[in-house]
Formats: sequence, structure tokens, C-alpha cells
Amino acid sequence: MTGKTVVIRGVEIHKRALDPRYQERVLDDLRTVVRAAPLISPTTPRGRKMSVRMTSAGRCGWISDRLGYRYEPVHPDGQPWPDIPESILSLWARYGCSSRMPDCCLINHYGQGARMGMHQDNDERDMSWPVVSISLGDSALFRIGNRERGGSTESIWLDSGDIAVLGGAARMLYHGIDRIEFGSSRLLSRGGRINVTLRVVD
Ligand code: MD3
Ligand code: FE
Repeated sequence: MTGKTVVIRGVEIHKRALDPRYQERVLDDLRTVVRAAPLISPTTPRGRKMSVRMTSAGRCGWISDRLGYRYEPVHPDGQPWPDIPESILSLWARYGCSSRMPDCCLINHYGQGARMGMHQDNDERDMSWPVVSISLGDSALFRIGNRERGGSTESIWLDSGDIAVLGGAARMLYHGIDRIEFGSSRLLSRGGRINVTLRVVD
């Protein structure tokens, strides 16, 4: 475990927190999750297809479709979500909190051209718990805004092995991914980026 910690607007980014061997281990465990719970391209409530593909592990998973955004106890195929891998849970204990386990491990996959518009994460019942985010693969330009939509923003690159901790007031900030530097990492042989977030939902 190496690298410095950068703090922007209360968002803590532990640069290169995971060494390449640990990144490979997490990636292997994510492949097992994705075999049991395939990635899907969610539709927004307004009927637009998201460019990011998603799946989840844990007691519940995050879903978006014409009915809205929510957490569900089963994958859209009807199967319960797989367990959160130990290699990922141990990062929650280290960077998140030890008094509670996360309910959801949301897995976002960014292929070429995928992005995520500015949004706030507010589908969780109690937002006083932190969110822990793990970046793997190609670097992403992460934009951090304010507690309300609009206003000034600051951007920072998230690289493979970086861990971001969103706690306290930072948990409420608007944020998004502007773009991926496709092919910038060799972790995923066909390129792309994976972001894993650990969340307490209810
Ligand atoms: C700031 N994911 O899944 S991770 C998301 O890289 C999400 O896939 C982005 O935004 C991604 O909701 C950004 C960093 C992150 C995650 C959760 C946050 C930043 C956050 C929650 C509150 C504030
Ligand atoms: Fe988010």
C-alpha cells in the first residue's frame, strides 16, 4: 500500500492504495460476481440507456429502469445478488467504518466512450454512512461539485488502485465521470474501467 492522500472538497482520495497484485485479486473476485450476476445497461426513468454497465453484490443492488432508481434484493434476472467478496469487504473495514458492514457493492463498468453525468447519491436511507469507491483499470476524469446542482466544480483523475472515501458533508456532493482515458491501464487486457462502491443502504 503506497501513495499519497489528496483531499478535495472533503473527498479523500488515497492514490494507488492497492498494489497491482491486490488489484488483480479484486478483479478475479469481480469476475466471479459478474458470472453470477451479469452486467446490465440500465435505462433511466426517462427511457435513456446509460453508457455505464452495472451489477451488484451484497444484500441489495442498485437498479434503474422506467420505474425509477432504487435498491432491489434480486438481480433483474430474479436471482439474489452474490455475496460481496472478502477482498472488497476488507477495504470497507480499512477505509470505511468498522461499526457496520455495507449492504451493497455496486460495480460500474466503463467501456470506450462511457461516462456518468453529474448526480447526487441519495437512494440510501441513511446517508450519514460513508461510501468507499475503488477504481480499477483505465483512468477516469472525476468531477466534484456542490451540495446543490450547478456552481463551480473541481476535477481529478482517478487511476487504477485509487480508493476514494466520501464521508460527512462530501457524501452529499454532486459528482460525475466526464471521460475515460481508454487504454491508459494494462489491468484490463481489452481496456475499460471498473468502479466499485461500497454502501450502507438501510
Ligand atoms: C461522491 N460512481 O456509482 S466513484 C456512483 O466512478 C458513482 O463510477 C462514479 O458516482 C464512478 O454513484 C464515481 C466516486 C464516488 C462514489 C460515490 C459518491 C463519489 C461520490 C457518493 C457521494 C459523493
Ligand atoms: Fe455517484
